[in-house]
Amino acid sequence: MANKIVLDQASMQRALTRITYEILEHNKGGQNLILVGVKTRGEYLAHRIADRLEQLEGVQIPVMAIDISDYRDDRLGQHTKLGLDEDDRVNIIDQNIVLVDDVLFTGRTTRAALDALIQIGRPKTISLAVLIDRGHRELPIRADFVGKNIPTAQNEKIQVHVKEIDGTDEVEIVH
Ligand code: 3GP
Ligand code: 5GP
Ligand code: MG
Repeated sequence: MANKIVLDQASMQRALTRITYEILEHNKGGQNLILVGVKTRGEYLAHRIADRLEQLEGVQIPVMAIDISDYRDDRLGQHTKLGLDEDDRVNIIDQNIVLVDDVLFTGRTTRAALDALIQIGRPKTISLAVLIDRGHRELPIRADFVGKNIPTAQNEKIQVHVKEIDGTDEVEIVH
């Protein structure tokens, strides 16, 4: 089992900066924008993007976190809690939402996140930002903003490390 670094700290941070510029361009400077990070690591990445938006445009964008574990299509009918934290929930109606996740794989997590979001209101738009797209989609879902496309074999794993939890910013592929 060899690990190969596919994004080092500098490249990961550059990728997040580029995604931030693309979000700004796509959302006309960040009007009515809300970032929704998919727990766990997507939440930290969403905060990173929000920090950059503030540095670049001087705007404070709300960040929410979503836990989609109860919304997966392999666990249907078992919603025991709403996916969004009560405390940081803001009104999403008519807002432009950017979902943020670390890795996009089959697309089922994204589908679940869309379900959880739409259950609490009707945003104007929802787009998707991911640090890594590793392929193998099982649903018609694609990301609007991608840090890096890393074609993987089914049995390979991508390890995303973020400073806040793992002490480093780095992405590895585990063979
Ligand atoms: P994250 O919650 O920080 O994103 O999906 C739950 C966790 O398991 C994820 O952490 C992710 O890092 C890790 N993980 C690693 N490989 C896989 C995989 O192939 N599928 C899923 N669903 N999770 C994986
Ligand atoms: P999907 O639902 O698209 O299959 O997978 C997306 C979710 O599963 C993401 O939230 C991501 O954390 C996790 N995931 C899937 N594959 C991987 C992987 O190879 N590495 C990591 N780190 N997470 C993965
Ligand atoms: Mg994730």
